[in-house]
Amino acid sequence: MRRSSLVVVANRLPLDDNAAPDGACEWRRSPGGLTGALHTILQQAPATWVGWGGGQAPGPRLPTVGNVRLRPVALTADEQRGYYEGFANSTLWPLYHDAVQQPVFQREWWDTYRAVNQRFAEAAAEVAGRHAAVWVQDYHLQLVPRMLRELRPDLLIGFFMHIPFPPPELFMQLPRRVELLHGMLGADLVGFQREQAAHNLAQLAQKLLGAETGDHAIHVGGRTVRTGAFPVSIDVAEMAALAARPDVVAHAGKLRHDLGESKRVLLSVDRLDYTKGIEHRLTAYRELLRDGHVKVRDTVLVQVAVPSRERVESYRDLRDRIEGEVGRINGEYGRVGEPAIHYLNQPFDRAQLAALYRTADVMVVTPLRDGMNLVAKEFVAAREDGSGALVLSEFAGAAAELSTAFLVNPHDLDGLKQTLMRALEADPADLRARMSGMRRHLTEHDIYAWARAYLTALDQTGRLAQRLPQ
Ligand code: GDG
Repeated sequence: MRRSSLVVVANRLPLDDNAAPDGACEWRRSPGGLTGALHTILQQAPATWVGWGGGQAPGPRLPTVGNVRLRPVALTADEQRGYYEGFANSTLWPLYHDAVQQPVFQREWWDTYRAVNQRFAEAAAEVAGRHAAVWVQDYHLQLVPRMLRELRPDLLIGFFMHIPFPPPELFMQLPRRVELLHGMLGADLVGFQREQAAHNLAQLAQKLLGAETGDHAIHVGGRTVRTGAFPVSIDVAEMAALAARPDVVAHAGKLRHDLGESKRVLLSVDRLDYTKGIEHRLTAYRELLRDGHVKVRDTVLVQVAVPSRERVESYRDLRDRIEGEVGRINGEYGRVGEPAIHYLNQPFDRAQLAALYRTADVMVVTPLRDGMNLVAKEFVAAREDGSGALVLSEFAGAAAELSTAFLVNPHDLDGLKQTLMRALEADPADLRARMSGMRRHLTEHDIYAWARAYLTALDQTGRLAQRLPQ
């Protein structure tokens, strides 16, 4: 067996559920930021990706794709329930997002989470070459760094958390908080989207483990774990090129025609998730219609809500609530051939998304809490002519970087309504100035810059970062 010098371990292989049923596999991104982000990087450097391939069976042997070989990890239906739907997405996900939804604590989920993490660690240990670097991703696999270190002390181990990491007051609620902390601290470098998260980890390590902490360092068990903020980004050049492709431009023109040439178009694109603030946004929009600030004859909202985690009850409930509210708003304010909201609960391909980004006058990204939010960055990258407005929640990691967006607190309904109106009515010169600031920042801080920064910090010899394009 060939072993790799770089191994990525993530919950999912970067494949859609319906991809590769017969082993004929191609790179197809699942919706979601993580696979999108890493997809680009691994094409550049010979590596192995360890992840769940979807489905229950071990699956066919997946071929090497480009430079990346795939190492599937099998999960039974019970394991999917306990590890993925349960502990990861019903306990950790809501808790880490400010508990905007009540986290559920079920003891039996923990055992499954631990067993599945052990399986991922064993798979990584098997495919990693001597002194290889292993980069473990996200909240699903928080125990893997320590497990892997026990199996393979020779490895360089990185961990990156794509979602927020909460303040001690929230983390302390977790029944297995000490094990989770020890798990993460098995890494040599723990990376976050924002500085505050690294600070939260240090405070918790002091409080729960009696660790000594220094500047971006936690001393625990005779080792030093480094920490830091590495805000994730997108392939800016790729999105810009996609948005400029003639078929995408033509599709955007058709969308604009279908929506109404003279209409102002507001656009939101989210996984259908309670952290994304879709309900707050709909309430604000309903009130703007009610108060007569926007009218269906001159303004329309397009809400793409990509299906997500549909086996988790709270997601099904959310979908019912959102669809009820969209129906009510359209019923009350729509006219024949002129709905107030176009609601699309279906996946789109990248070219369709790029066409939507081109079509929007105002992109509305208002999560209640979000690690980063790549949609906001994609919108900016797609607007090569410098037009368009971005309304962005202060609670998205992206707000720290895209500071010339129309920043908003989505919990403040009046503030949200006012900000939407300001964006709709802004002077084009003001919009251009705001957009150019964001585009400048993104050009310098793209996905490659992110990977380079993280991998350079992980392996200070520079060996890993050299594998990325300059
Ligand atoms: C997590 C964190 C963090 C959307 N619809 C479709 C589709 N997408 C793509 C978007 C974008 C990605 O999915 C969504 O990324 P986000 O960052 O907005 O959100 P999460 O999925 O919650 O991602 C987040 C991210 O990880 C990365 O670290 O930013 O905070 O929660 O790229 O374009 N992709 C496809 N079909 C769709 O219909 N293929």
